[in-house]
Amino acid sequence: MARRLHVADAFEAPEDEEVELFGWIRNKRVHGGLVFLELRDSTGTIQVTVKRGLIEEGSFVEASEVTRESSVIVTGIVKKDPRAPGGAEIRCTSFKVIGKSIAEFPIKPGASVKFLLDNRHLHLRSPKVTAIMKIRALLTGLLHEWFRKNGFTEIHCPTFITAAVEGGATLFKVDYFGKNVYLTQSVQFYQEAAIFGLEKVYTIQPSFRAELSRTRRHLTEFWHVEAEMANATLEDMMAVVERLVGDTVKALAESAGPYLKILGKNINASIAEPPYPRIKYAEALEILRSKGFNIEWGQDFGADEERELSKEFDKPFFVTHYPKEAKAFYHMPDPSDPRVTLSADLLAPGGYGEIVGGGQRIHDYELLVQRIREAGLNPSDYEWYLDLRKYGSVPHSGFGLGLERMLWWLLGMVHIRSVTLFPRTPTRVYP
Ligand code: NSS
Repeated sequence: MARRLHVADAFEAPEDEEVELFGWIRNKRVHGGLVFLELRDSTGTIQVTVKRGLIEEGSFVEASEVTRESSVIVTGIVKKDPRAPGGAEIRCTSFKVIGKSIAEFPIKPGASVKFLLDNRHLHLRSPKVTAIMKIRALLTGLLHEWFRKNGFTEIHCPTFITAAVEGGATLFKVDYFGKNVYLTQSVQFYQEAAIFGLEKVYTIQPSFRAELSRTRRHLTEFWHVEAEMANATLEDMMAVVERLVGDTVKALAESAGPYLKILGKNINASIAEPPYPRIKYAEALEILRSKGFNIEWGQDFGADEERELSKEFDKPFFVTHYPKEAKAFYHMPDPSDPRVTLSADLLAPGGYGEIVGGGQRIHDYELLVQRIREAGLNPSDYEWYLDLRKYGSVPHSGFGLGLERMLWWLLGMVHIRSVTLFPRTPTRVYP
């Protein structure tokens, strides 16, 4: 009996072996008594030739009439052939349609970006989107592996929240049995609670931002890789981020080869090899001013500023010590210069900009109350969060990394939405 193989394994199978493949018809060309099919599965695409006379006539007719994207089972002989894409093809001995495509497949070469996004549920089958999703899954696995190997416990946090973590302007409001609650922007505060039992925790789950900014790097729903550590300083946090990014990029470069090839891309692990340069906000401000940006001290950097700044670097780099005004209330003021905070963002080089944001948290009760008030917020909305500073408080630090931002940079995509299965942006919640 023929071995049931995946396409990638069929390329490796010995010449003349009879194999059985399951997949979808990506393309068909008919030349008289010879039909060329492109058969696609989750591992790749292989050419299948169906020749009249070498196969039962009924099967030949079925193959010559098969519609694009029909699902089929093909049995055939493996033939190495340098003329075939990938260097091998299947000479069909039996052909069976499982599910016929009953309408013309709408995705065709030259389709517009909008059309492809409107038909994302169908476009997902393309080898390129499949390759991106494989790389995304590899990276997610590597991040989990890294945290586990380094003593972090995975925790799962709520998505419904009652008060802002990263400022009220980007909260999505949800009706919760007549009460207003919000979708989480970050699990940071829950992680801060969890470190008092678990010390080092991490979470990979979606965050939501009602961000109307239509940039190439913003999603309204993104996957957030967050970690928090008890008894850790800003320096400790940067050391963790540097190792996490450096190690996972290296491992990804080693394992994603076949998928990168489909995309015509390459990841050179040296682009993320630690150590990463560190500059203070004040220095970054000087660089930007020298490039003609007119920014006041205290202003946060937007997409334009980060793009220009990150063109100055060929490796990820930290921008540290942002002014209080530019950061959320929970950031620890620098004891040696209280105008700035013990914060750090990691920016990807080459125009990509921020992929990680984090820093040291305020662990003092009075100081946190004061900063909540200064931010125009109500301490009573943060009662449980303040409680954490009442019982055995400890200096602690953490960070959040945007999974899509990291992939967007590593794959050199134009738009961040390309690395998501079904992107969520201000103008897109369907399909
Ligand atoms: O707002 S952050 O800079 N920081 C936080 O949310 C902290 N509370 C995280 C923490 O310390 N636990 O967001 C962190 C990262 C940021 O660097 C981006 O990589 C990503 O989250 N991020 C986004 N990715 C895609 N789309 C949007 N809108 C977005 N916002 C943040």
